[in-house]
Amino acid sequence: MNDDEVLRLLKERSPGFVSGEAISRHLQLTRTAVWKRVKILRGLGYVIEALPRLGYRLTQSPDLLLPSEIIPLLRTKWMGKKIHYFNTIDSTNSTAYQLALKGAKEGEVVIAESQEKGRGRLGRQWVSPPFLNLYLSVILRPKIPPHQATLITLMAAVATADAIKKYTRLTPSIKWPNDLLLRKRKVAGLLNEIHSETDRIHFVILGMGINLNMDEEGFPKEIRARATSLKRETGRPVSRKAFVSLLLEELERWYGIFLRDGGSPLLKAWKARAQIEGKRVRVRSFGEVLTGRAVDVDSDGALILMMGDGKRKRVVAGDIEYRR
Ligand code: BTX
Repeated sequence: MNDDEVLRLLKERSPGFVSGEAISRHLQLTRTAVWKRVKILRGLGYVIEALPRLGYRLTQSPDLLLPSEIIPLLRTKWMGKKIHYFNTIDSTNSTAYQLALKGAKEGEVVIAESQEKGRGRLGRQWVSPPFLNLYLSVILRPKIPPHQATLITLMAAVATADAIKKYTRLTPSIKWPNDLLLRKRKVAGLLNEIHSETDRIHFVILGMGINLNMDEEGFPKEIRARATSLKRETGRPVSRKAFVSLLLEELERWYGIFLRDGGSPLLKAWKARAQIEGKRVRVRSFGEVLTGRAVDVDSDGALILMMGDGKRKRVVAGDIEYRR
């Protein structure tokens, strides 16, 4: 964290110099310790000039997701004000879960530059190479019963869709329950995990993987045709720190709407972005394969199917495929 504090001081003074003595006084570090931290920051890609009588000056920053890069851009009231940053991690969701068990507060965020065991749903993997995309988990503590937890997934999907739209002007479509697609290719996936009792949620971990700057060759061959990134769709690189701050703003906004007005405005927004009604789908759910027409998403976020025999079926979890 001290590297980040040194960086914060350099940024505050940039483009001016800040003396080594001032930094060491401020952070209660020896001058040698300050120098070591400057070397670490240079290793991360920061260009820092050092002149004998003037001290240090930051002249260029890489696109890293350090808290001191994101927090000055954040316009949220509470979401993301505390960021736990990791260069590499097994999974941001697993770490966020552990932090939440130890009492981390609502709105705390775990971000990593890469994940070694990025997780999808049902034991699947999420491809998470370094410095290209976004892997983050947000801790929420909504006062809702567990059966409404799916609404939090829908909320995250709407917020992510809106952040993508605001940043790129492209309109992603939401695929029930948790994928975001551009030109029918997956650009983002959400993995929510809850810790609850029968009638009370202790916390929700909102895990979000969003492909920002990954090139086509970056995806393993098996998923190349089904995956994409914002850079691939727009032809322009994405500033990851700008995107993450926009995403956190959208999350705070939609979560606020959900807490204040309940699920109905959220469901309306979700349906407008998913346009699932009337589509013929095949759903894999708890080992069963169901085919039918999607007629609605109910107030708990479950998918309502009209089956071939005219009966309605309610699906709470699963994977869908659109059929012609
Ligand atoms: P999912 O199970 O719906 O999707 C996983 C499937 O998507 C994989 O089996 C593969 O086919 C494909 N896939 C894997 N990686 C990518 C990728 N980078 N882009 C597009 N398609 C891919 C979706 O699960 C939920 C993913 C959540 C990931 C976040 S990252 C931060 C947080 N921490 C963590 O461990 N998981 C979440």
